[in-house]
Amino acid sequence: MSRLIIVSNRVNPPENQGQAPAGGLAIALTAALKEYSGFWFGWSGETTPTFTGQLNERTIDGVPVVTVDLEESDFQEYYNGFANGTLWPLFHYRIDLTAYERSFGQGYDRVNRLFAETLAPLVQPGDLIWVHDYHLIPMARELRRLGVTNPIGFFLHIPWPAPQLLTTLPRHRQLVQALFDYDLVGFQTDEWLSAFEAYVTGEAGGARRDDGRLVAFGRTLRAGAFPIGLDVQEFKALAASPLAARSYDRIAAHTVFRRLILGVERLDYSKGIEERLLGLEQFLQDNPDLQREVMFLQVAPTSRGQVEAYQDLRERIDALTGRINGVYADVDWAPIRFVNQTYGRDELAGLYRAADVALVTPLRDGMNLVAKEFVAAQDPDDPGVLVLSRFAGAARQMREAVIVNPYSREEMADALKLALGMERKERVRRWEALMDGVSRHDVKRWRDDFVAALEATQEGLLPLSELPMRTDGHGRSPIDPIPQGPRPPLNLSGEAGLQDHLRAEWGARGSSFGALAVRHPKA
Ligand code: GDG
Repeated sequence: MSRLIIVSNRVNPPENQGQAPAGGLAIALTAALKEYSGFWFGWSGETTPTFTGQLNERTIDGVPVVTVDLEESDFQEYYNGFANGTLWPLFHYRIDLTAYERSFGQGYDRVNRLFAETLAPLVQPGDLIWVHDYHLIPMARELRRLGVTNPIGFFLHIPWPAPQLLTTLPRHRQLVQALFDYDLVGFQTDEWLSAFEAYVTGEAGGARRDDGRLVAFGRTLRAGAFPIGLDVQEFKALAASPLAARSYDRIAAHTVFRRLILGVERLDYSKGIEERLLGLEQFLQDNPDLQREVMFLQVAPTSRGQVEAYQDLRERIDALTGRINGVYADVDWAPIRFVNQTYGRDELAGLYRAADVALVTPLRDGMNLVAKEFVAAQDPDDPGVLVLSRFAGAARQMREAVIVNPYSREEMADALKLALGMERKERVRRWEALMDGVSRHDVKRWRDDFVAALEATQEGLLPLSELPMRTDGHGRSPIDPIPQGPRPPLNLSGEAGLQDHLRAEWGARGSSFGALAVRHPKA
């Protein structure tokens, strides 16, 4: 069997994450490495005065890990610069925040070259190489220059932008051309795949062949949609852990007689936290009788704090939270609790379980795992309601969520009201359908589909339909067909009776001292 080499900016096997327990992605990739006996390669997270190329080799939880340190200036231009100052905002449709400095692109190319030069001597014939995310788009080009002919796949965790946006990047053509040095390029959804194909056919003068391959720049490429998922068993176990029970109790004690609305994400402008606060403000304004019956908890650990746009965001969110709390808070209650801390995944699972409503409302998101984690953590008999942005990749699979446009504060307020007033039977119906999808499209399936498709690129010119991937019937995407039926309507009937719904459901959802004792996550 081939070895698998995973390449990502940060190397993250389970036992290398300090306080925070491993995520499902790390666990799934680690499991793949054990199966394939490969290794994980990337940046160590450390900087040195000059680049040495010195390999740090370790084995973590049975997985060989090889990392390399970066020079401080390289780190600035590559990581804070081109990756997170240029590509991240541009790929999330924020050209207003995109830095177009030429030096950033040069640093990005340089680091990709250094990574490739360090990795190439470790590659053996027959190895499969799987590169992850926007930090490393030119890796295959650099490896090919060094004579590596192995199958190389790339998976983009974030959206691919529409051509009209991508072309604002001076080096857009070079960037896309670099992807044609891969054998397989994977996107989270068919939407990002279509945007990529639109660039290839519209801007690069390429074509899509009948067998599904893309042809451009004198090369061919397979591209597909591989929606990422959770390690569902792992997440269910987390939700039933003692630490989850403790965080559940802590928050339940603070939401007695109230409904808990929850937001969880890295503090990032793509996640729509400001717009969510405005939606909440609208809800409080529209529903004076419900004001004191809700509490919104936003967990948002700092992320990329060295990038200016992230510092500005923090200031704006603090000001907005202060303004809303200033208007609505009372001596014993404030509508918003903003927590700028990182919690363990088990603690997060307890918070998810305790929440009546999760507001997962990014302005643009490749997939969004928080939406799936929230669903996996629920009590099947009494689940909370997922309010999900239509602009998250996850919305293409999770049709039974309350789908919302995060740019509209009125729509956000209406969705919140609908979610808070939803009867248990309807909550259970929606949750069952969501949980079924989350379980079927799990992280193992994502990984196995990608690796199988990468291996299959070496099997001659098989038509896509004969590859070991599921298609949408048009031979273009390995995901299950997205349900085309109408999504459940926003049923706002019974608005007047919302208060009654809330009261009727209190017993069930535990907003009373008596119910607290039984609101532990079930084992
Ligand atoms: C990128 C794409 C895509 C959050 N707060 C804490 C914490 N988290 C964890 C969540 C979740 C993860 O972070 C966030 O994953 P998302 O998928 O929601 O978003 P990104 O970080 O932007 O991830 C995204 C993903 O890649 C995978 O392909 O879905 O679209 O942008 O797992 O639980 N974890 C801990 N403490 C926290 O306070 N431990």
